[in-house]
Amino acid sequence: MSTILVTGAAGFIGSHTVDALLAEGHTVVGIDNFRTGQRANLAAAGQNARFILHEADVTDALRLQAILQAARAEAVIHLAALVSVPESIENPEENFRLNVYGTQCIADAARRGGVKRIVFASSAAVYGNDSVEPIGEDAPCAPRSPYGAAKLASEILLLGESRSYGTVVRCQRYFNVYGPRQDPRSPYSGVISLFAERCLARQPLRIYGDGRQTRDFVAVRDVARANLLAATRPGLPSGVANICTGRRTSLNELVGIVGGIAGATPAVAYESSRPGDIRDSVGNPQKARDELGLTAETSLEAGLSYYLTSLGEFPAGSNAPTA
Ligand code: UD2
Repeated sequence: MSTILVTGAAGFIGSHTVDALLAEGHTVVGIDNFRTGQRANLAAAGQNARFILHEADVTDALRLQAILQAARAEAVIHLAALVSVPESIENPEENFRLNVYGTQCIADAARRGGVKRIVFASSAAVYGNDSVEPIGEDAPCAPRSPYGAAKLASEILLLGESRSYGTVVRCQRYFNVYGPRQDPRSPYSGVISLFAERCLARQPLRIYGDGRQTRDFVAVRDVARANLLAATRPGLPSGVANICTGRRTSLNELVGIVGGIAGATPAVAYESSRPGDIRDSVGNPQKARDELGLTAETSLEAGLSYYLTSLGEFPAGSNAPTA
């Protein structure tokens, strides 16, 4: 069993990743600055003697180095980030500080701490708008937002580190991740968490644009598994891989699926599309299948049903497909 350090441990994807690592018997050292992470997400992990949590910012280079030196971790899973495309447009400096400088700090501290492998939370936002679908990893990268540009810059920094020092670097290009613990309280939240919350409150769902934009929605439990495999699978080469399902869903279709599970027909308000928004984003999952042995097997219906019933207010069952 390994010791693995997870940044952004209290976040949506981070906390599921921590839970998956602990369940497999690993020791986990978590870091979070609680800018958006929630202590409640780590309620279960906090009961586990193999989990240690540090409140720290990834841009605090000296503190990070001290934590990495003490941890003697085999791998780092770097998830701490500003996670929103629109927020990166409103606050590009903070996007740069957290999503580029933070990555450099992690690379430096990991090298000094003798870490052999870094798993990085990259994004489908690196591709931009012009790729042929399903998007493969060799598609041109042309990000349309500071967020996508920062994720691509971080990939380049880390893969350069790999070439210089031999660290294995796995850049995981997540598509649209959803599931329990995704925080719906910010206007920057993921569309599924916002739809779920508004549907619960019997408020109209907002669609930016015509609703025909498509996304590849991947369940957070499959993403946590992808992180675990990337950090622990023996013999992995450095590189990038999509973390996605290969299935395409338009927002208009999503409204119907959410409504079906909730037993409601939500009203929809159409508004103008958001700057930086990508039109279609569906990935090819083959490389992660080949290299990680990963199949993102949770169907959208099953994953949404699980998520919505976890929110506790939908009548579990009536219209809900079973997982
Ligand atoms: C997601 C990720 C981002 C990045 C990117 C990769 C989130 C929050 N963001 O950005 O981190 O990985 O994927 O491509 O997961 N929308 C509505 N109504 C709403 C909210 C959103 O119509 O109430 C639209 C939005 O304009 C977009 C789509 O839904 O067309 C998805 O939006 P999102 O914010 O969930 O995620 P995205 O694809 O911008």
